[in-house]
Amino acid sequence: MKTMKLAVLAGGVGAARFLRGLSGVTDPQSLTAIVNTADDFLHFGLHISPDIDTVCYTLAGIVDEARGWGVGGDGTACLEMLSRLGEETWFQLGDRDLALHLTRTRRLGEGAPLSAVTEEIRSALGVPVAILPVTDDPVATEIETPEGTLPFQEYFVRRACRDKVLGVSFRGAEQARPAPGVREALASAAGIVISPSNPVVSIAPILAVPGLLDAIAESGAPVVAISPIIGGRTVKGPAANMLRDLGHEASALGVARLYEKLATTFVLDTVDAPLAPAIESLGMRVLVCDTLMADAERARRLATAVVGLIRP
Ligand code: FO1
Repeated sequence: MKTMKLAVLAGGVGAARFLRGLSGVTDPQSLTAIVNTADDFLHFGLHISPDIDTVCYTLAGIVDEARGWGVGGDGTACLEMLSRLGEETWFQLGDRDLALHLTRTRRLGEGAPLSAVTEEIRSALGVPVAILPVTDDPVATEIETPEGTLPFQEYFVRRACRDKVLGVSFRGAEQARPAPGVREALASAAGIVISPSNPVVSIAPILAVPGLLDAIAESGAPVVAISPIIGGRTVKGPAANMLRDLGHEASALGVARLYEKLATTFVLDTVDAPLAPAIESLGMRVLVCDTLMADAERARRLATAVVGLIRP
């Protein structure tokens, strides 16, 4: 086991699987996940933090492996009753998952910041990796579409990402401050990893929190970005379509261009090897390897390759 502090910028499913791989090949206590909170929303009065929960459930070993989010084997009794009551059930909240949202909402209502509540949940679920929301302040992704501006989960879940994306903004980001521990985790990291998450709606809102980009630059640590696009497609979610809609190339090269000023090394899949020279010419070191985390062993192999890039 290597004990080398790593800070990982994380969105949802791809980040969670990568972190699980990483915690299998390095000391989990040396890892800090800095997680996107701009997908958070209020639903039935409950504060839902999908990316934090996906990371937490995955590292706790209780995630629904097929969906990548929610609790495996969770019940649907509450949803069924909501449906009978004529309530909306487009956002699938399992019974056990609901317990977490009840707890988080109660603690936030008592005045606890999201970072403190996340720490309580992490500890209760026995997750050995530090999980930090990027900010305790409210930030909300809004998607501009031909139908108007949609809150993120309306676009993503309710409307199944079918709208053309004209623009993306992060309401509240300008006023947000990094949560306690975020700057420290970046300053003390031997390496910073940008997970294979959607660059537009998972990583961009993390970087939009004032102070984050400076903290990364000041850390002097190598910054390794992993492409979430393989062969022009996303493993999960709408990243490829979003990139295209917003005028970017839906490829590892398109993602590399977005991280050009930030990343020192870019990791792309073997199927995208022909793009390596173009990415190198952006001024980044390039690693070509298998990035598809189809199972735990392949996630561990990707994590080992990334750790190998950071170790001096
Ligand atoms: N994603 C879906 O596609 N449909 C759902 O009904 C859904 C419910 C859900 C409940 C709790 C949770 O933590 C996540 C959930 N997700 C669902 C995933 C989530 O909305 C997205 O994957 C992220 O916001 C994008 O990273």
